[in-house]
Amino acid sequence: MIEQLRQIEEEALRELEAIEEEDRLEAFRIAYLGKKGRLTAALKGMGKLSPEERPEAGKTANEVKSRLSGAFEARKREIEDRKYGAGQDLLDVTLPGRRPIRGHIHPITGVTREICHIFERMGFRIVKGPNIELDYYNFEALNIPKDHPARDMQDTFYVSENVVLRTHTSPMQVRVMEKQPPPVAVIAPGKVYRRDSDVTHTPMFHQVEGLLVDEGVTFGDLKGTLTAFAHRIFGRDTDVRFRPSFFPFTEPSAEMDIRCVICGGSGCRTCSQTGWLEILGSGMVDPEVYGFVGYDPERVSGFAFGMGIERIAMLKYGIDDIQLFFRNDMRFLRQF
Ligand code: 2U9
Repeated sequence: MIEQLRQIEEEALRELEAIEEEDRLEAFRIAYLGKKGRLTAALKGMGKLSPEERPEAGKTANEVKSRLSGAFEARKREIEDRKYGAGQDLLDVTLPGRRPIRGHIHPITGVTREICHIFERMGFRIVKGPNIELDYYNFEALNIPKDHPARDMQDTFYVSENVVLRTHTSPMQVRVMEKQPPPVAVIAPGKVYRRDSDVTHTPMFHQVEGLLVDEGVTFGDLKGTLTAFAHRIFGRDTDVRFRPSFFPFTEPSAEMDIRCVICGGSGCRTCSQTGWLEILGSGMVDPEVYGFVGYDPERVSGFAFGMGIERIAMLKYGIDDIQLFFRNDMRFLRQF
């Protein structure tokens, strides 16, 4: 038995020495070390040996197997090194590359740009400013006095007594008027913050606000400008209507609705069976506001408006959950 094992080893080593190609290596492994190979076959014959012979034969068998495996691995390495270059990791340059995960314009960014672009083409200029604002610009100069419900702790994040996270982008328009005389036509996009968090409200959301002040600006200019805007963003066939409303910084004030984009006006859950959807608030700038920025309310007039971008994006794309904008799930974001 031992003699037979030694003979197998000798033959195997000689054969291995002569192998130069990878595919012949595999044939060698099957022939000697495989389940049906010669070594395994020899080991099966152990059962026929006497108990005295068995330990020695077993030991030799294990040694032969281990030497042959070692020689096989070493030869394999030699052949591979010769083919691919020693010490090199195997690299298949013909494999397709891994696609990098690409970013995507967020729908809120996309809709903000679209809205700004529409107003830019009408002659409005984009202005941006601080998210952390003085109470004066966020409230006082907009005709929202200290005891007004809109500045309740419920609605506003206070940084300190006189500093807040802006609750709207209107402070920017005040800053612009402070700096330059009329005429003014600006659009202020950006993040705003309110102490409000439930299924339909997020503590931070996005707004676009606009302001136009000049001599002889009328409510007709407001209606014409905002109707043109609605037609550009929701389509030329979109019906609009204006409803009286109230804001501390505009008088008179109006909210603009569009015909429900879901049901076409017949009434559904989205429009609460009214057939209309509110898309923005607006009004003629309250003369009180001009007093804070040194404009003469006898000489100039103007209109202002504000809209929530999340709301516009939800109506435009038929999204029913505001939280989706803030989860950053690529499966959602990729669709826009
Ligand atoms: C100045 C004077 C007046 C901006 C305006 C609205 C009406 C309005 C809301 C829409 C949905 C805020 O995002 S929202 O919750 N905005 O309804 N905003 S008029 O009026 C101004 C702005 C600046 C100096």
